[in-house]
Amino acid sequence: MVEPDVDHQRRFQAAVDVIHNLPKNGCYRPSYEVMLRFYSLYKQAVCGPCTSSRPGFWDPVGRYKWDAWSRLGDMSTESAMAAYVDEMKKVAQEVIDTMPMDEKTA
Ligand code: ST9
Repeated sequence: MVEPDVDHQRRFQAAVDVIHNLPKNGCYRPSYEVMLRFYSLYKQAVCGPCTSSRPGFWDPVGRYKWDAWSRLGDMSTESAMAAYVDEMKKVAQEVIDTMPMDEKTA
């Protein structure tokens, strides 16, 4: 039987691979909120809690990323991995639900 933590890791890696292999532009356009959610969970899972200092005024994107990551506090690696996978399932389902019928049945 597969250990639960190994299972988490496998699912997480599979989700990461999917995201890495998505085209930059496609029928689906993730919102900034969605991207930050994936980003923050990815960082938490891979690097652990955010301990770097907050980027300055001239790096607003860096600040948004830092804020999203640090908001996760001391969430465990395992929880972050599981939340990343759940988020991907949720978004994938939303994409399926909003897909035009002719594409869905093609
Ligand atoms: C389309 C096809 O329309 C149909 C859609 C099907 C939908 C399926 C549903 C799946 C969910 C989709 C959700 C997308 C959300 C996107 C999230 C993006 C964050 N996860 O190595 P670098 C960090 S598809 C999170 O330079 P790469 C990394 O730590 C149309 N974060 O960049 C670094 O942080 P820092 C839409 C990750 O390797 C920063 O990102 N297509 C991940 O060149 C940059 O890393 C898309 O949305 C990760 N897996 O690019 C494309 N890996 O700055 C989504 C690394 O702190 N993919 N990071 O060091 C991408 O944008 C890129 O592959 C990438 C990595 C940004 C994730």
